[in-house]
This record gives sequence, structure tokens and C-alpha cells, in this order.
Amino acid sequence: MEMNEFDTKEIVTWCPGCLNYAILNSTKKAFTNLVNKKTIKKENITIVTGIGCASKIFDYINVSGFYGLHGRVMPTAMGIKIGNPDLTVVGFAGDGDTYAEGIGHLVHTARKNVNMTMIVHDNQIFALTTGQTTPTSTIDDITKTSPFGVKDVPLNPIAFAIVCGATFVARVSTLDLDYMTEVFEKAIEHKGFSFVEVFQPCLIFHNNIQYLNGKTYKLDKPLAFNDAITKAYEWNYTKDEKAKIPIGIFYQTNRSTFEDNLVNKGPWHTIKRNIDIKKIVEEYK
Ligand SMILES: Cc1ncc(C[n+]2csc(CCOP(=O)(O)OP(=O)(O)O)c2C)c(N)n1
Ligand SMILES: [Mg+2]
Repeated sequence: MEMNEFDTKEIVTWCPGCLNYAILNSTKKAFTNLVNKKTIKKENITIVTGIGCASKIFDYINVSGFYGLHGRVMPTAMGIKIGNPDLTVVGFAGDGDTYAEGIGHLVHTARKNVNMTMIVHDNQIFALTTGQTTPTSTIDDITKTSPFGVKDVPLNPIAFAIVCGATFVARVSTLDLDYMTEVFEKAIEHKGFSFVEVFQPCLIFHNNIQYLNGKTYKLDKPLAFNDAITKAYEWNYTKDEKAKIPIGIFYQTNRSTFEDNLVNKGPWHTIKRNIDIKKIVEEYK
């Protein structure tokens, strides 16, 4: 199949040059490659988004899905997987959505190892609402909610996802399209909860393109648990000019998924249940 089969007719409302276009492009490319490799089926791809600039991606990919609520991508995706584990479910949301409003859901989706992929467009800002601090904003950043500079220690999403039990944890940059596509493919192929943090500089409210340029380097291979956490802290969302910032797959492991352990296996519409509705009604009379 061709990549343009994923195009929609919606008018794209991101700013001209927004790096969300890069994520959109890599996602369509990764989906196309995986469909052509017969790893996944186009009709099974299901996307779930939250609310924000990032989440507008929902309108621009021609697949089934659920345009959800701010912060609620992962429980929605989990519900979809319970209903039909055969679907390839990919969630998209911003850093505010995932690490502020939705942070509790990241904990439990990772622990339970729900077989889905979560892609976080991290621009270190609430962009759609025009520039407030998020949990990954850098110390001393001036935003609309921190006019004297951010004072809180940033959340390290890589270390956090590993500690919570995610079985695939990666970081990519929108400044390296091919590598982003490659890691998206690996994340979707992974059986279990795959988490991908994406550097997505916001041209208007948090433009750190200059900062990131030349500072990222690729990891050779996934690391052991403790080493991966240490590596995650090699850069902790600072403005350090000497920083070397690792990207790639920090950690990957295998254990049974949430769906493996469900009592009712397979899509719900195929499960025959012996329910005597009359008996239930009698019980409640
Ligand atoms: C429960 C709830 N809280 C707040 C909002 C308002 N809101 C809409 S978009 C948004 C910012 C989203 O920021 P982020 O998730 O980082 O995505 P970005 O716009 O940066 O891509 C906020 C706070 C909302 N829609 N729902
Ligand atoms: Mg954001």
C-alpha cells in the first residue's frame, strides 16, 4: 500500500512548520511499512488521542479511533484492547496531557503492560492553551504560569516509565525523521506497553531547536533496568549547554501482557456467554 492511503481531507490547523507534521509523517510511514510487511492490518489500526495541539493528529490519519478527553488516552485505549485485543492501538498526546492531567494512567497502563503504544509529543509546554508550564518544563523557563521562571524539578518521563513497568521505553527527536519512523515501527511491533517520548519543539511557545541541535546521540541498544534509569538521567530536561542527550530505545523486556491474563480472550463480539437473563431478573425482584 501507499502512504497516502492514510491521508484525510481535513484542513490541518497546526502552525506552518510545526514539528507535529514530522510526527504525523513518521506515523503514516511506520504504519505503511508495517502493513506492507504484513506485521499489522490497516483495518485493525486504531488511534486514541487526548486534547491539545498534539492530539489534533486524530483528524489527519485515515484510521479508526477515539478522539478522547484531555489526560484520558490510556484508559480509553485499554478499554479498546479489552473489547478487541486484535486491534493495533496507538495513543497520541502532549506532555501536559500525559504527564500532568493523565499521569496516573501512565503508572497503571505501564504496570499492567497493556499491549499498546503511547506516543508523547513533548514540547515542554501546554501549547494549545498558549503556553503554560508542564511537568517537563525546564527550570527557569518563563511561561504564562511561571512569570518568574519554573522552580519545580522536571519529571523524567524515561526513568518514570521504566520504573512503572513499561516493557519498551524510547525517546526520539522530530529533528531526525528516519530514526523516529524506525523507533515507531519497533514500538508498534513490541508486544506489551511501548512508550515513546518525542522531542517536539514548539515554534511559538517553546522553541528549543537550537538547543537540541548537535546535542543528541543514538543509543546502540536497549540497556539493563538500572543502567537504563541511570542513562535516562544523563540529561534531565535542563538547559545545560554541555549536555549530551541520549535518544533511542533505553529499555526493552518481555513479560505477559494485560490481554494475556484476561479471562475472556479474543474480541468480545465473538464471545458466546451463557447468561440466563430471566434468572438474573428473578434474583432482583
Ligand atoms: C480536563 C481538561 N483540563 C484542561 C483542558 C484545557 N486544555 C486543552 S488543551 C490543553 C493543553 C494541552 O497541552 P499538551 O497536552 O502539552 O499538548 P500540546 O497542545 O502542547 O500539544 C489544556 C490545558 C481541557 N481541555 N480538559
Ligand atoms: Mg505540550
